[in-house]
Amino acid sequence: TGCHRAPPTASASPPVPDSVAQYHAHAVKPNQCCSAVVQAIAAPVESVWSVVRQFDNPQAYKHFVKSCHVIDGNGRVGTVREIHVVSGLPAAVSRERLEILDDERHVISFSVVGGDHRLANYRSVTTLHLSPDGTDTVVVESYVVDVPPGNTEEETRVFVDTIVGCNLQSLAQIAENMVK
Ligand code: A9S
Repeated sequence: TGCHRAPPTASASPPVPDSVAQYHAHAVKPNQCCSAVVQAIAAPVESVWSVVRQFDNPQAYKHFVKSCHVIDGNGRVGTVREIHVVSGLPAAVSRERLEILDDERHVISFSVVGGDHRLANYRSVTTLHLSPDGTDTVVVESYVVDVPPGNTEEETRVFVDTIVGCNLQSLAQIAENMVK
């Protein structure tokens, strides 16, 4: 098994290099769904990375995060954070474990380990690479998650793609403003 679904913008985006694609080849169990969102950002990889790598500060670009506290760990793999979500979303708290933090390859990954929301077994991987023409940072964020009881795979994908897409647009705005 594995997620071989093309990202929504695949036809318009340049191909993702194999060195990057390997991080997004999730094992997908029955009753899980997966997808990927791609965002080009007109800023250097290191600027984008400086925002994305802060596992203890997701509110730097994720607008739905009200606050974040590290509840276990020292910032390395295995560190667990607890995020509190702004009102209006179908959740208040999510506990998330850092799975990958690779400052050389620009890869970060976390998994959901608790909370009061419906995205059980959520795991995402975010990678950065330089666009082929060298002008942009390309962010690829893929995820796998259980389809919640009472929802379809498609509904789950639309919901999560929307959140991830909003996060990556916000990330683009912030990183592009750092350059100016
Ligand atoms: O935080 C992320 O990077 C991505 C997602 C999809 C987070 C989703 C979320 O935090 C809510 C926004 C609260 C929505 C979780 C874990 C569950 C939700 O229902």
